[in-house]
Amino acid sequence: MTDLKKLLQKCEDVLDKNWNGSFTIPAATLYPHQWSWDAAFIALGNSYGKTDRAIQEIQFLFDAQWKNGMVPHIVFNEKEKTYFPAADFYEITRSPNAPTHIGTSGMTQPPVHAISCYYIHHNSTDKSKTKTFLQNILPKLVNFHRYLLTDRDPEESGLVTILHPWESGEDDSPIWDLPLSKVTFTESELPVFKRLDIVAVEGASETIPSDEEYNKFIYMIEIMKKYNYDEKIMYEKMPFKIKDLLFSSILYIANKYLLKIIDILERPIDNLEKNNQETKINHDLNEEEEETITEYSKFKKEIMQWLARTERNYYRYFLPPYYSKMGRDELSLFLDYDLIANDWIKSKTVSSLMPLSTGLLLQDEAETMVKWLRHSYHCGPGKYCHEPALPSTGLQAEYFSPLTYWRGPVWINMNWLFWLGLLEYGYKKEAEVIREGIFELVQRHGVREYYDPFTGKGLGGKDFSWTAALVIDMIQNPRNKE
Ligand code: 2M8
Repeated sequence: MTDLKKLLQKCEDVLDKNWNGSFTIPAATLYPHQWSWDAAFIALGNSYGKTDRAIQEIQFLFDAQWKNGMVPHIVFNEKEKTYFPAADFYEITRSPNAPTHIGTSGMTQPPVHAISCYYIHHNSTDKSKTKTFLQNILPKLVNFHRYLLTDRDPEESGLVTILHPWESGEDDSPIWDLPLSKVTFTESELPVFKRLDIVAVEGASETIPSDEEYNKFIYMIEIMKKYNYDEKIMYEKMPFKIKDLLFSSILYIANKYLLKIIDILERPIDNLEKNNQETKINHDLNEEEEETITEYSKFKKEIMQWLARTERNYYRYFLPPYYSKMGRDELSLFLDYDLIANDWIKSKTVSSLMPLSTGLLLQDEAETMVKWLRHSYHCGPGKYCHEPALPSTGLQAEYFSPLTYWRGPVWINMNWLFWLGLLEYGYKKEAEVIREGIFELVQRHGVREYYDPFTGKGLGGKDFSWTAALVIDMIQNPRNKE
């Protein structure tokens, strides 16, 4: 049995240790800057009792938002020198959209932030403070989502196109193998650079991407630079263009959270605020308030259109028609769609299970996904996984590698998303199995970046922030009470 009090303390200590006064680093040495979706997970973890810090985390990130709405995947701390590629490598001043006060990368990451912002308010004891925070952050969140649903979705499908594997968050997943195999370049097109991740993982080269893959990641940044990060040109010319299943699923969920945020902002008064704002009730709206209300209704209308687009196209893009019934055979799964090859990418990875958390599935499809939990392709009977948690790829796939980053190990954020999906569809028992599995892993093997599914061995970054944050969320777990 997990000692939840001890585990909670351990995770809170990690977040404290990784807080640098402005933001929380994902892990010392390996990731010394601010990462976008990490920041969202971290803010969620801090939303229990550390409201100010959670707000600061999100604000610091969105202060670096580009003029076109893009939230960069890394915001750099220029004092830190242990990470490559650093701010100077990205040369973002090539773009008129880039911020000038701080260095960032030139690409984005999944938009988990609206979910965290909602919970910052939900979990806070100072509702008037967090309501002001929501008022300020809402237009920025909407701008970010709008960027994703215009520049990154000229097809108006309601689904997001990524232009680099690092945008997916699942950087080294086998999903990208086939599309990456078609990305070619000559030696002279690759700049001279030194990998620093190998130093940070203390020589454990089996855990990180191969040089061949890594060179492609760097080459693709070179092309983005060549096009001065112009979204139109990049959309036309990048050699890697994928409608990303996980990214689009998260955006759909986050759009629903935007509506929840607007709902909070439109409500004249919360019960908890009542005491100190009694006087505000029943007064006539002034001009500014009228304008805000009109702005909220415009946002609402736009977000509803986005949701409807995703609902219309989700199955069309992500469930291949020849697998008309999900789960009919091993590969009748939701899959990422390669816009260059015009084909689905047939890899068995944890991404295929993520639609559960969108609520878009029919109950019998959800049932099929839940069966995967008990299937030996994942950690079910016959596979003797250390804990019943989802690995990042099917265990019998040829690319499965228990130690390599996104190619087999258990990641806590993927399990957290699946856990949310299980709760959404009423699978409380199964959700609890995953939750307990995660607690056991973290308690026994440390707060690590990822874990070997068979031995539970902790891998990658040590004292890893999003693992800590999501364990805190799963312990505090307000969702069962909603
Ligand atoms: C990993 O990605 C970075 C590049 O962005 C890296 O490998 O250097 C991924 O796991 C990504 O999802 C994560 O946000 C980042 C920091 O934790 O590390």
